[in-house]
Amino acid sequence: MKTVAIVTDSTAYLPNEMLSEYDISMIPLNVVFGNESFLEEKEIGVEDFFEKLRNENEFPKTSQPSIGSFIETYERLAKTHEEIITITLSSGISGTFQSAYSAGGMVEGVDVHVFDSEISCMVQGFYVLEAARMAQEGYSSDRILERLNEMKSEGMHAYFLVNDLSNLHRGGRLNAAQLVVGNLLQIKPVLTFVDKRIVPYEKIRTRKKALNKILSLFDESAKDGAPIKATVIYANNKEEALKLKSELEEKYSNVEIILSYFGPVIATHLGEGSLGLGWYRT
Ligand code: MYR
Repeated sequence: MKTVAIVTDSTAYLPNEMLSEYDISMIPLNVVFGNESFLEEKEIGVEDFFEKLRNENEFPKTSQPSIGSFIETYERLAKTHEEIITITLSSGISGTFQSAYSAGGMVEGVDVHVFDSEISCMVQGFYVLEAARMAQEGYSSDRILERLNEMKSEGMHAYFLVNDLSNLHRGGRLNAAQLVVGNLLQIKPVLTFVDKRIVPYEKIRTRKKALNKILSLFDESAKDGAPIKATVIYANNKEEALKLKSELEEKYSNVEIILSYFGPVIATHLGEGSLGLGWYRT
């Protein structure tokens, strides 16, 4: 039987304990303040990032991992595995998928399959955890990829809101030709992913109404009692996220929720105070 290794990028923000428990290799993206570049989750954690953000004049930028960092990991894994599945954040918002894919063609002795999660953060993490569990149980790469595609086609949902759309706009990650730039600060749209890109799902003026909209979308999926795995994701607003998590847990006995966070790279684009809810029916 061929053994399958699982690789992902840092934007799944899987805790170190999960990475070791499931034997997942993680390749960090970069956050760049002026001339200084940091590997997120390795050289800069989320708390230091927010502190730096407050003290620096220049706004940070982000970049995908180098092809070399994927090659290095693939070569290491090739010594013990015959196949690798790499799961990346959406190719519509980052070149990470392309780096992972190009590296796969440059390494000998191991077959590399790259899966585009078309999303990011802990929602991407759901794919990674499922793939890693199946790899540990000895499933083939074909069967694992089939399951990942099934999860995608059955519906991987993610809605999120930000306090200030200008971060997403500045980084060029908001696909919103219909939003007039001057209006950006006045609205709090519910954001989601369509065709790998971030789009405003609905234009709403207050954060409260935007959150209620997300909760009603969640209710549509959860109200029939089918088992659901969900994640509440925050950016330096843990209290708000914990409150949302416990409200959902109280209301729905069929929902298992993981609390997660927007780390340095994603928080660069979303800004402090962002909140996300992601889920899928298992
Ligand atoms: C890069 O520089 O390659 C990374 C670019 C990352 C863009 C992030 C845009 C925000 C993504 C929000 C995901 C929310 C998922 C619930």
